[in-house]
Amino acid sequence: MGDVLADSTMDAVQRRLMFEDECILVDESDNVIGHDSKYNCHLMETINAGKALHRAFSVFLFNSKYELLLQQRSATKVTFPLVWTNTCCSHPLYRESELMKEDVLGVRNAAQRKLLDELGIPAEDVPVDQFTPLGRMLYKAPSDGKWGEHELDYLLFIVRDVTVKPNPDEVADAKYVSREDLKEIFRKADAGEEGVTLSPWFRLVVDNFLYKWWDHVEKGTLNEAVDMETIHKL
Ligand code: DMA
Ligand code: MN
Repeated sequence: MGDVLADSTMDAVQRRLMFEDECILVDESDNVIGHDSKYNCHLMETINAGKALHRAFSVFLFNSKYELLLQQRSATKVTFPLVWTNTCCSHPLYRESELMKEDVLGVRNAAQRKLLDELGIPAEDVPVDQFTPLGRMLYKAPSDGKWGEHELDYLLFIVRDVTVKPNPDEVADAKYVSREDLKEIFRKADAGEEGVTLSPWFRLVVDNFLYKWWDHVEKGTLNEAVDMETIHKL
């Protein structure tokens, strides 16, 4: 009964995606083992039953000043509304173009699709061969009582000057930050300042990888940081 009520108040755009998007289920070694709706994959009930682990991606887009584009998720997102996070996150879908494993092509295609959908970045501004997949991490994070994440997340970097036109269904705000700006945002979030909440997966990337990879972005040596063999369990 409670669930029916919660679903009926769900934003219409987000509800459509919850049932239309078919996520790729994987094991902890990133082998495809099946598929399920975005809805089922993000229920804590499914996560707790060990049946929700799915493939995801997180894009980190830098401009030519080496500033990182952040987004604040819209208030209508079902999971993690209004939190600040990296440029764009979503799921490669269970379809041929996004299942391609070679050269991480499926995930690259999904990233290009969602950069347009969430941030209005034209595909020609983010050619698929310009993404650098740096690594993969496995994590679990509750959102609220009903919803959460359990993902095998591909971390993709791209350095490009792009046109940005946020889609209000997805994104409440977006801004470029320097490292100093980001450190200040984390300081405010840790101090519990109102309106400054960060996504759990962004925190994991910042705590474990981001600043050293940012050095590589600035030095043009990103390829040296690539490790697509390890799956980091965080
Ligand atoms: C899911 O992102 C992926 C990660 C890495 C958290 P999301 O909730 O923004 O997915 P979508 O944009 O498809 O709703
Ligand atoms: Mn997910």
